[in-house]
Amino acid sequence: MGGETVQFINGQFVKGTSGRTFDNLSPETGRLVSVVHEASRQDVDAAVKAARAAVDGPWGRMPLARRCELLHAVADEINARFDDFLEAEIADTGKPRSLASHLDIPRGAANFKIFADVVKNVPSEFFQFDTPDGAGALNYALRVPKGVVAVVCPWNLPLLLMTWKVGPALACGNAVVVKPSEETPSTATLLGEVMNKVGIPAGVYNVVHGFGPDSAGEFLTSHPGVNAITFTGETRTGEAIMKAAATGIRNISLELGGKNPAIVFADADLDAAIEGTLRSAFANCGQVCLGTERVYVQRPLFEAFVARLKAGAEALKIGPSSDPATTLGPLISQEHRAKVLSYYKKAMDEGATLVTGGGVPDMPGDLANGCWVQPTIWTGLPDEAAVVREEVFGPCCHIAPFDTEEEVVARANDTPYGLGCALWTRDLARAHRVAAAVNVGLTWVNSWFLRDLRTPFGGARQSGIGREGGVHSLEFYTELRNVCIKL
Ligand code: NAD
Ligand code: 6OD
Repeated sequence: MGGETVQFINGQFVKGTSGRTFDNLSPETGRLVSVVHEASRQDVDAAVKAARAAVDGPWGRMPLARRCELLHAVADEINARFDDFLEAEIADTGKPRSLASHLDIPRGAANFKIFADVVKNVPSEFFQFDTPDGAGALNYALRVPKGVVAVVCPWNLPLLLMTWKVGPALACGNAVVVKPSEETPSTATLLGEVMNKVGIPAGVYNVVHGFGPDSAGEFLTSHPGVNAITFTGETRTGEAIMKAAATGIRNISLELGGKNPAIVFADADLDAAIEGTLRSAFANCGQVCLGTERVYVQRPLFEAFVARLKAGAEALKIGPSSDPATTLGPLISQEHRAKVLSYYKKAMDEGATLVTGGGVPDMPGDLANGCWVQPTIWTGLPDEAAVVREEVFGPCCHIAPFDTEEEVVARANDTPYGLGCALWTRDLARAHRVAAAVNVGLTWVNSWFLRDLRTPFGGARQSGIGREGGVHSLEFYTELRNVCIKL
């Protein structure tokens, strides 16, 4: 560790021209992971121009079947270098090895295969119609790439969320310029080596490093050569990016924050609801956009649920990624930890009953410098309390009792967000009814984060704009062009 992380522009690894660097620190120990070279405006411009040349040149002219073969090769090469990607992702995030090896890296590879297959198999539309002269006309729709796509990513599932956008963008024939999070620059950079190895033409995949305002994020999203912007991150950042996209009327896809409810009815399978809520509240140290931070439990089950979730949270093993027994890693940074701890304090100031956690665990040796927090559960707060309304993005949840279905649907919907929801019930009719009534983009019934990559993914209200996944990604990454032929 302690190496350098550089830009990947037009098939070359380059430091860039800003002369500025920043430190990528381990969330586990605070030690230096790498020195990252920050891209200048000129570097971003070079990346956008390289991407444009690739779309107008070898990538744009490449037959679809060959493009798809290459994307399968990208996935195979990620898998061949699984351990390199795993180490890089763990170094940047500190997440448990079991999580990164089961979720982040395999999904990072799968995102290339699934969209190559979708693009090959989705037909476009055709209409025949009559004309007054009786000869008729035919219409068919062509899908063409949007061009240069800017991909701006967060730090919580770095490779997974980046390839979730890069996979379909490339499958559709676009070229991309990726701006990974400043917290997690490594796997996006490593992917450049994979692109070169399998023969993806130079300029198709570019990576620039830096921050948001007055840095690579803003330089990229405001660049007039960018035809579409796909962003995952905080709602407030989404607003800034939407404004940048307005200049030049560029398309946007926004996957933003959430304050996701779980609703546990009294007829639920309690074991399954506990297992699912332990994952949805605490997996990835609570840093999952779909994570549960509000749990509503029907009154007859309330006491038992709270006691069981407390026991489950206390059984989580906080520790370093190197320990196979670890189930809870650190938060991403000291800055994010300060934010999460400020919510822990706010909950108590607002009168919460602390069920478990609420502080910082004692960690030995070097780990004492890491970004650790305890998994935390509260009860007893009103629906207006800050930790019940605002996204914390940490390993915590508030549990509240409810009485009726109508009441809980209203409380679940009482938020500006609308990303995900988990329902726990054995009553199928109720599951269908409540799933239709909850105003979110994604509802899971008796499960959580069970992903079929062909399905629409995205949020309602302030949780986002647009859907990605399966054919829905084609809607964003291609332009539909109608051709009308008079016979
Ligand atoms: P963030 O918005 O702070 O940063 C995301 C990216 O945007 C980073 O690369 C950052 O450098 C860049 N950026 C920041 N300001 C910018 C600007 N003005 N112009 C251009 N780029 C800019 O988000 P984060 O802290 O990295 O991620 C956590 C957030 O992401 C949470 O709110 C979480 O809910 C959300 N998220 C949503 C989804 C989803 O699918 N809906 C998935 C994962 C994370
Ligand atoms: O599974 C996915 O495709 C996806 N986009 C997950 C997002 C998780 C948010 O943290």
